[in-house]
Amino acid sequence: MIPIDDSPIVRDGKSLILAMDHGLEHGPVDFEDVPEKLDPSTVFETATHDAVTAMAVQKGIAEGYYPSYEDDVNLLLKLNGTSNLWMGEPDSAVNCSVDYAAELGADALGFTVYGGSNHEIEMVEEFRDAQENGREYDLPMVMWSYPRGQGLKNDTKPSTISYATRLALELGADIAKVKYPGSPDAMAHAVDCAGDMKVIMSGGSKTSDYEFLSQVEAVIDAGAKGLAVGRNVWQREDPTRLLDALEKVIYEEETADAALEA
Ligand code: FBP
Repeated sequence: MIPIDDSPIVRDGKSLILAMDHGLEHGPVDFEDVPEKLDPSTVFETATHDAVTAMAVQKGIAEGYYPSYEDDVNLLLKLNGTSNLWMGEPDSAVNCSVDYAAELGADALGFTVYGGSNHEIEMVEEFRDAQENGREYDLPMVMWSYPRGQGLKNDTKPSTISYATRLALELGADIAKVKYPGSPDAMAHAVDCAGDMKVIMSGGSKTSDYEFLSQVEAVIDAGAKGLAVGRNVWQREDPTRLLDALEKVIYEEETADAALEA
């Protein structure tokens, strides 16, 4: 773990990472209700909001669109990814090198590890190469720590998520992005298992403003250091309104009620 509080992807010790790698991970289906968001520039525009500390994208999106936003948005380059077309045991192809991510202007790196998958051994070896190479550029490493695979029936149960944060700490991540383990207590335990490493929550599919903000409030109370969120922001008609509220809940530690009242 490197000290990352001075990194541009951290604001007051916390992060709000806007993720937009869904076109690869899920396919265009995530854009069906918001076809205008198929244009990545629209989501980069959203990422210029002060609450957003980085935007997470794959290499092709960074190459094509980041140059227009490099003054206003911090780039988190996701180094691996898998499409929903892949039907095998969970795995994620490394599609960008650390050297190339640095050349594209990355402020941080992202890497998925599916602990528990039959491909865990190779994924961890690939993570090692990326993590150690990233250190040469002082680039923080955010691990999408998503235990899943044929042996794991429930990938969000508390013991799985606390294993996910611990695994990320021990493998050298600087931030672990994990799914919500179902309760604030379980999140608090997952945070404890991570030692000094920051834990952030993964957004998930779109819910109501109040439901989502309440969950964010609960995980911040539980010691999480923010959020990496995609659909719950950019699938909304007015992402700015939600980001205004998230800014209050994450950085000012206001309640969801208070943030929505403003
Ligand atoms: P969401 O907030 O939309 O869930 O995005 C977070 C994220 O981790 C994305 O980076 C990624 O595309 C997606 O979720 C992967 O989720 P899953 O593997 O569970 O489908």
